Amino acid sequence: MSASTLDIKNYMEERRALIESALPQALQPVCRGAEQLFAAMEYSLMAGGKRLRPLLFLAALESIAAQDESIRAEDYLPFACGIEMIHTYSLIHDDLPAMDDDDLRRGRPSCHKAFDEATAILAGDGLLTHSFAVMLSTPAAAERLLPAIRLVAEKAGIYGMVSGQVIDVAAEGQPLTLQQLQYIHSCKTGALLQAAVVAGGWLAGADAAMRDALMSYAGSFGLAFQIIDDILDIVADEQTLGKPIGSDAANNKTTYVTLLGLDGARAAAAAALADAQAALQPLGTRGELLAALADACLGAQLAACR
Ligand code: GRG
Repeated sequence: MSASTLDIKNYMEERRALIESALPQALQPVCRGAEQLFAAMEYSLMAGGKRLRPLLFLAALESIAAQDESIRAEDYLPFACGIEMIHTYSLIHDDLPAMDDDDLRRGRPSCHKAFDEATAILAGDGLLTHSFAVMLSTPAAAERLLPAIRLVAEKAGIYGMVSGQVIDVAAEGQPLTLQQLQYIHSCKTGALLQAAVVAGGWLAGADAAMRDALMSYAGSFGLAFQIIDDILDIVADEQTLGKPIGSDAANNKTTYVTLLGLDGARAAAAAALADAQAALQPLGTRGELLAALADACLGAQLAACR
C-alpha cells in the first residue's frame, strides 16, 4: 500500500469517526410524546451508511482552507451532519411503497418496515426540517454560512434532488435515452453531492473559480457514482450492497448497463472518474485530497465491478 493510499484511508476513518459521534447529538433532546419519531430518525440515521456526503463536505472544506488553521473540521460537524440528515431522509422516502418500495436499506429493514409508513414519512420530514436548524448552528460567518445553506436547499430540493425524483418516478416503465438518464441522475443523485462539496468550499472562503472547479468535480463524481451503482446492482451480492440486488432489472429500469452494456458502463464510469480528477486542476495542490478521495471511494469500487 502506498503512503498516499494509507493517508487517505486514515483521513476517511478519522473523519467518519467524527461524523458518527456527532450525528446522534443532532437529534437531542428528544421531544416528549414523540419518542417513536425520534427512534425512527435515529434508526435510519445511525444505520451505518458510508457517510460519503459529509466526508466530501469536510474534504472540500479542508482542501480550500489549506493552511488556514482557524478552520477545523470539528467546528463544521453540524453542517456535515445536516447534509447526512438530508441524505437519510431521501433514502427513507425513496424506500416507501409509493416510491421504490424497498424492504431493505443499509443492511436492515427499511424505516417503514421497522416502524410503520406514517412514522417513516414523518421521520423523513423531521430529518429534513431539522437539518437546517443543525446546519445553521455551525459557528461560521453569516456571509459564508448563508450561501452554503441556500445552495443545499436548492440542490436538495426543487432545483435538484426532489425534481430528479419526480422526473424519475414519471419516467418509470418508459425507455430513456442516455441523455435523459444522465439528466435524471444529475438531479437525483448528483445535485446533493455537488451541494456537499461546494458548501464546503463556500465555508472555507472559496472564490468563484474554485467553486466552479468543485462543482464540476462533484458533478463528474456523481456521474461515476451512479454508473457504478448501476453496475453493482448486477455484479454485487445483497450482503455486500446492504440492499436487494437486481432491483433495477426487476423494476424494468433503464440504467447505464442496459444502455451501454457492462463493459461500456465500466468504461463510462472510468471516464467520469477521470473527468472528476481533471476538474480539480485549477485548484493545484489544494485538489489533492479530493482527488485521493475520489480514487479511494470510486476507483476501488470500480475495480470491484468485475
Ligand atoms: C425521496 C426526494 C427523494 C429523493 C430520493 C437519493 C434518492 C432520491 C434516492 C435513492 C435511490 C438510489 C438508491 C439512488 C442510487 C444512488 C444512491 C443515492 C445511493 C445511496 O447512497 P449511498 O450509496 O448510501 O451513499 P449510504 O447508505 O452509504 O449512505
